[in-house]
Amino acid sequence: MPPAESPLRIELALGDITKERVDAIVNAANSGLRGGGGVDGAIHRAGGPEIMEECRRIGHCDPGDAVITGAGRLPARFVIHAVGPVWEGGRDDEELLLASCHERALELAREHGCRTVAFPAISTGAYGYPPELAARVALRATIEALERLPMIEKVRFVFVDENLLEIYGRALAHLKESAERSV
Ligand code: AR6
Repeated sequence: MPPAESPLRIELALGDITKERVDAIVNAANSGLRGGGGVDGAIHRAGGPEIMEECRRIGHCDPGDAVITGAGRLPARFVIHAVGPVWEGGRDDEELLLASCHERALELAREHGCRTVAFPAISTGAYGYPPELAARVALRATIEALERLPMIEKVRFVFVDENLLEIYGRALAHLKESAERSV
């Protein structure tokens, strides 16, 4: 399936984010930057031990924030480790934290001269964020951040799961319609 293009500089695609040839890929990390399962495990396995050495030196990242390291053996130049919220039923600022980890990841990308960035569906795996809600928050935060960061040319959201691709596709179409209505 070809990637879903969008005039908002956002693309959605199926695939393994560790294989993305972009300037920076974003990791769905934990606060301790200790590695783990899911996309975090895949990135450290494919990228090799250098990434974890840098994570150890950095030591910590609050939920809603992000830090940057090199990308070891990966085709990307950088890994941006973004910490999303654990879903607690929506009572614990999850929306704010999910939005802000996307914004911080894109700001870090800009500071390091990145023009292309790939995100996974942060918080939708082990952290349990309902994907329909996460899609809206992640995409809206990305669209808003890109308005302030014109040097970032393209953001790709990459999914291993076709169901997630569809959910994010619907959310993106909905956000585009609302944007078109408001101009
Ligand atoms: N490429 C793209 N997406 C992937 C890949 C991949 N190679 N592998 C998994 N996903 P998760 P979280 C998707 O659990 O919910 C870790 O242990 C997966 O289908 O990786 O933010 C960390 O260390 C899911 O939709 O991240 C943290 O402790 C999405 O990535 C914790 O999990 C995110 O799932 C973070 O949990």
